[in-house]
Amino acid sequence: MDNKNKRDIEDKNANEKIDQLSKAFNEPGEFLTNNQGVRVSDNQNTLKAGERGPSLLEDQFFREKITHFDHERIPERVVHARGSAAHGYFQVYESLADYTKAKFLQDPSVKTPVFVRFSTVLGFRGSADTVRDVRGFATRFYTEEGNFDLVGNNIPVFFIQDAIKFPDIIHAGKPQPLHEMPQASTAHDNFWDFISLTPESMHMIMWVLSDRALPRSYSTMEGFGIHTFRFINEEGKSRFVKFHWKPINGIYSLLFEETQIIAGKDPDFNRRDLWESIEMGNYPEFELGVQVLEEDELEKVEFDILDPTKIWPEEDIPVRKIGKMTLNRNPDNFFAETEQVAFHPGNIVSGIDFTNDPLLQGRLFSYIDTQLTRLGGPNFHEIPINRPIAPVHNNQRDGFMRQTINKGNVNYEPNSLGKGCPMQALWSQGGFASFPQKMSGEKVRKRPESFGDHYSQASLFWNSMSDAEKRHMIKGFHFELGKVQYMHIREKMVEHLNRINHALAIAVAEGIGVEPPTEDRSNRYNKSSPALSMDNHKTDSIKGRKVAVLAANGADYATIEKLIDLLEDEGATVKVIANRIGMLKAEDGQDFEIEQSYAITSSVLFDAVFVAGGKEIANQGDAIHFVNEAYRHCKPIGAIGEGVKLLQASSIKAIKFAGQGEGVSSELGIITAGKGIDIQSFFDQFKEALAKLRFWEREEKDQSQIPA
Ligand code: HDE
Repeated sequence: MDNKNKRDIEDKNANEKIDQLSKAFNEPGEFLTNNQGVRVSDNQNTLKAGERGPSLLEDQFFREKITHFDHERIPERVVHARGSAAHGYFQVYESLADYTKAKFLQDPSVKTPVFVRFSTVLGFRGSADTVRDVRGFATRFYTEEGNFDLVGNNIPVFFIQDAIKFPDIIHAGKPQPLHEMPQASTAHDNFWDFISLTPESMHMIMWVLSDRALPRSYSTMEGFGIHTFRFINEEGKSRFVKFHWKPINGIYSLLFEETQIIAGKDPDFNRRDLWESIEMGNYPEFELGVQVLEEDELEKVEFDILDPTKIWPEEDIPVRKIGKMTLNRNPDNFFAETEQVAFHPGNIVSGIDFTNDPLLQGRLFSYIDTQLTRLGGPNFHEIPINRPIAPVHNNQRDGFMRQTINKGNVNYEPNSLGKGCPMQALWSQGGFASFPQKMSGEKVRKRPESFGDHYSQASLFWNSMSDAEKRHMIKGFHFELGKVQYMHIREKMVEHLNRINHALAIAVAEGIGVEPPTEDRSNRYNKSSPALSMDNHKTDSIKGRKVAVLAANGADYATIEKLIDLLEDEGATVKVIANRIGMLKAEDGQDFEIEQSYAITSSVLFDAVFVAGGKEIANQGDAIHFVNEAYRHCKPIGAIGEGVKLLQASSIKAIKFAGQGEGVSSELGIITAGKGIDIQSFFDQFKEALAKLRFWEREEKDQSQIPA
């Protein structure tokens, strides 16, 4: 079916829906009731003593409605307050019985339901999606043997090594307590004061200052379990494991400047993308990967496997892809599901176990504790989104908001009156048993020496970045540290950076008014790990890409339609934009519809621009700004015929545009053609550029983008 037909069918379906709704409106279906099921006859007026008299306390409908409203808000999460979620399923590729007895990792035909919540960390619940921050990537597997929550992030390491420091790092990063500024940003004194005094944060800081902290969409970022866990097989053999989520769609980020503009143009940018992708059937997909280490192979890893500020480089210990997760259903109700979901790293199933990572150990306490305040009592596991699909039988009873109506008279164990039920399960019956790790040691408050090198993996990260990624990090530091008021904090940070990489320290110092260091104080750790650069995780697909088509009266609509068909067939979306919403007249006289105007959109919301022309377009300031901005952000730009005139009127310099009868010209991701050329060849080149997505070479030409 071609796209035109598809669109016609969509229109028809939409019209039918509207018909149904208006019918339902005229023929009453459900009556409005109060919470006791009593039908309400007037939902517009309170009960009063006379039309102009005082309201009566007796009005049970009013009191019930307002009381409920008064208590609609629950405390937002103290961290990860801003989030969006989706349902889906997970399937393992082949049985992992050798490694783990976890049942959901045995049979490739089993689809395990999942619920995934993506989030930012520091911003309040209503903050913008695209801020520079770590992203939460929390997955619940509703397995036959109970819930397994992999509560991870999109960065594989963390700021601190010990859980006791968590309240401090979070206090430092959140808005300052004096005036509650800035919102959802670490660019302030308190954060950098804390970091400058916390060398163990340096590796994480490199990630947070990289483009990894600015994901283009939730479906194009990685996820990591961070801590080392254990896999235990049926025989009780334990191996160490790190979990990874690898997006099928590749890893892509936004530019910092784009994220800042998007935060105003569309604060729900990532949330909207997730929602719309699922509605359109462009389901986000991630492969679950594991790095597995035998107990006697610890020398393969340079650092302590219990240290959450270190990765296991993928080149040393490859990531084995063990299964795929597909997110294919949006939640029915944001509050009931996304807001009330209560993840907990302690939710694991038999066949998976913890290690002594001191950050993980602290988390195992925190997550249940926080729900008591956030969800109001100990029965939050009974909220539908938190209920396992595995049956629950135990002797826990009562408490606020208890839903389960336990039957029978026995609520203790051991018992004979209930025939001993519910019974404990043996390992062979699926019972969870902790790995019997040998323990010894003095009771101390100490960090092991093996946690002591805070700079080598920070250097590893820097060494692994492409030139463009390095440039972006330096600009990130200029912003973050440039906003710090205290010179001694900026200087201290430059000292740390000088231990990571001398050139980095100089480049950062030069942008923030700090004397650049003269002596290289790094330990010259020169390894790199190609897997760390996002440039090595691109795909050829254009699935999910968003293209803006700019048009004005007199545009060549036949070409626009062809382009839409071609791109939509491969999973991209196209929006036609002009200076006003409504109808325009095409070159051939037919009317065509404009869905978005410059007033409501912006180039930062798209991955590429195609200028379809129309005579007046080269005189429209908004259109000129649109392509200038797309050019600055290194995005593909295509233009044919009169569209080329808009590029000529813009500030895109040093590019040779194709003129009439000159075929297709392509330079730095700008693809142009005169009229009457081989349209297919134009489209092929535009599509290739759209897959490539960014032409960083443009930044190299733009002197303002290069650090001095
Ligand atoms: Fe969390 N974290 N965290 N965290 N975390 C919470 O639990 C905490 C840490 C992560 O979408 C809270 O239900 C401590 C690392 C995600 O609902 C809270 C420590 C990682 C989410 C909490 C950490 C995470 C949370 C707040 C240091 C990556 C959102 C609300 C020991 C591996 C889950 C809640 C969702 C949420 C505590 C560190 C990931 C307060 C004490 C490391 C993705 O319990």
